Amino acid sequence: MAKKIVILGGGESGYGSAVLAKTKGFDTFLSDAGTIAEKYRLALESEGIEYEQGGHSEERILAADLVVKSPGIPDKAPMVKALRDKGVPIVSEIEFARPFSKGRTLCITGSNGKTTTTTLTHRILAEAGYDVAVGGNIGQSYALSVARDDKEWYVLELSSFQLDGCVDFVADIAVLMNITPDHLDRYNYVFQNYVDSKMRIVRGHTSANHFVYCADDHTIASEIAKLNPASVRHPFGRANICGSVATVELGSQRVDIDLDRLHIKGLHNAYNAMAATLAALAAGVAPEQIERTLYAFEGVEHRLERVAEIGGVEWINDSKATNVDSVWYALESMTRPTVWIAGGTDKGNDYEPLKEFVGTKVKTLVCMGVNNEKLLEEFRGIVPVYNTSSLEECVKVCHQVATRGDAVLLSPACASFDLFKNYEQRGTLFKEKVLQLKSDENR
Ligand code: UMA
Ligand code: ADP
Repeated sequence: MAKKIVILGGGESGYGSAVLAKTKGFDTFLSDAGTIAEKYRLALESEGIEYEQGGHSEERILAADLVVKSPGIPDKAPMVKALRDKGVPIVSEIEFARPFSKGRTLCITGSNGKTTTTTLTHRILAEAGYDVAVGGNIGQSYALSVARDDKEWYVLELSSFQLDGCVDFVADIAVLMNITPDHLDRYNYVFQNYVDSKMRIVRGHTSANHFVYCADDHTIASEIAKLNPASVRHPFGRANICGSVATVELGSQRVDIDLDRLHIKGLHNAYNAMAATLAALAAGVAPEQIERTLYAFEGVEHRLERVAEIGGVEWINDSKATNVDSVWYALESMTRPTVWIAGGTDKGNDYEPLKEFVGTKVKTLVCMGVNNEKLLEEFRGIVPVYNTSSLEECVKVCHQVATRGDAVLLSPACASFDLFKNYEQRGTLFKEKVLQLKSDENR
C-alpha cells in the first residue's frame, strides 16, 4: 500500500509538496486550517489532489506515515502538537523534496541579505550556463521545481522556519549572512533558539561541503567556535576589504571586487557580493564569469532601490527593511543628508543602534504609521520628527522638508501591516507616489 503523506498548509510550500508527493505515487492529502488561495485550490483540483480547508480532520491526519508541514505553521498549532504527541514524523518541504532531486544545493540563510545574495548567486550560476533554479523562501517552491523540472543545481533561500523541519537534509554549499534577532515569537522569545535554527544550515556537513559565512558577525563567531571543523570554511568580512576593493579567494581562485563598480551600495551589499562570489567559486564558476554578473547586477526591488531624482533630491525605496539591523545598514550606506521615513507595525524594536546616525546622516525623521508613539519618543529632540498616518501625507511632508542634495529614504524598521497588505505593496505605492510627484513637478 502506498505510504500516506499528509501536507499541512495549502500555500506555495504545501501546494509544491502535494504535487511532488502525488507525482511520486504517495497517497496524498492536503489539509489547511484556513482558506486556501484560489490559485492553489484550482491547481490542486486539476492535479486530482485531495484536500480540505477550514480545519484539520484530526483522525485522518494522525493516521499519516509522514507529515510535511508548511513553514508558516508554528509548532504550537494544536494539530502539530497532537502529531508530535503521537510520534508521527513531521518534516519541512525542503527535507521532503531533497531525496527526489539529482541536483546539488547551494543554500543561503541569515536574518538579512538572503534574497539579495540568493538572487545574485542564482544569476551568476545561470549566466555561467549552469542548469539551475532558484527557490525556497523566494519565488516558486523547491518541491514544485523538483517535481516539474529537476535541475542540476538549486540556489535556495532558506528561512529559519524551513531549517527547523530539516532532519537529514545537507546543504552542499551553505551560506550564512548574519544572525540578529527576528521572528522571536516563533522561538519562545529565546534568541539562542533562533540561533540554533540558523546554525542548522551546516548540519551534517563533512569535508565535502563548503561553509561561507560572515566573520564580522559576533553571534556566528561564537557559534563557529562550538562547531567541529567539518566543512571547508570560507569566512568573509571587513578584513577582506581594502579601500574600495573586496578580495576573496577560494583555493587558487581569486576575485577582486571593485565596490565602486557595483550597482548595489553599502557595506551590507559588499558582504552580499562577497558571499555570492565565494559560493559561486565553491560551485566551480570561473572568476571572470562571476565578475561579469557582479557588475551588471542591479539589485532586487524594494531593497535600497533608487526611485527618482526630483529637484536634486534622491528618493529611495527600502521597504523590505523591516527590522532594525537592516535599517542600520541602509543608513550606514547613505552619502547624502537623509530624510528618513520609518514606522509601521513595531516588532518589539530596540531603536538604540540607529541613534548613531540620527543627527549625523539623518537630518529629519518622518514617521508613517497608525501608531508612531514609540518612534516619536525615541527620536524627538534629536532631529525634527514629523508624525504622519498615511503615505500621501508622508510623501508630502518629505517633499516639503527635503532640500537639494538630500535623499529621502523609506527604510521603515517595521512590518507594513498597519497601512498596507505587505512590504511589496508599501514599496510599490511609495514608488507610484514619488513618480507622480516627479511628473507633477515636470509639468
Ligand atoms: N495555515 C494552516 N495552519 C496554520 C497556519 C497556516 O493550515 O496554523 C495555512 C494557511 O491557511 C495558508 C497556508 O497555511 O493557506 C500558508 O502556509 P505558509 O504560511 O507556510 O505560506 P506559504 O504560502 O506556503 O509560503 C511559505 C513561506 N511562508 C512563510 O514561511 C510564512 C514563504 O516564505 C515561502 O516562499 C514559501 O513557503 C515557499 O517555500 C515567505 C515568508 O514570508 C516569503 N517567509 C518568512 C520571511 O521571509 O520572513 C520566513
Ligand atoms: P532578506 O531576504 O534576508 O530579508 P534582503 O536581501 O531582502 O534580505 O534585504 C532585506 C533588507 O535588509 C534590505 O532592505 C537591505 O537594506 C538589508 N540588507 C540587505 N543585505 C543585508 C546584509 N547583508 N546585512 C544586513 N542588512 C542587509
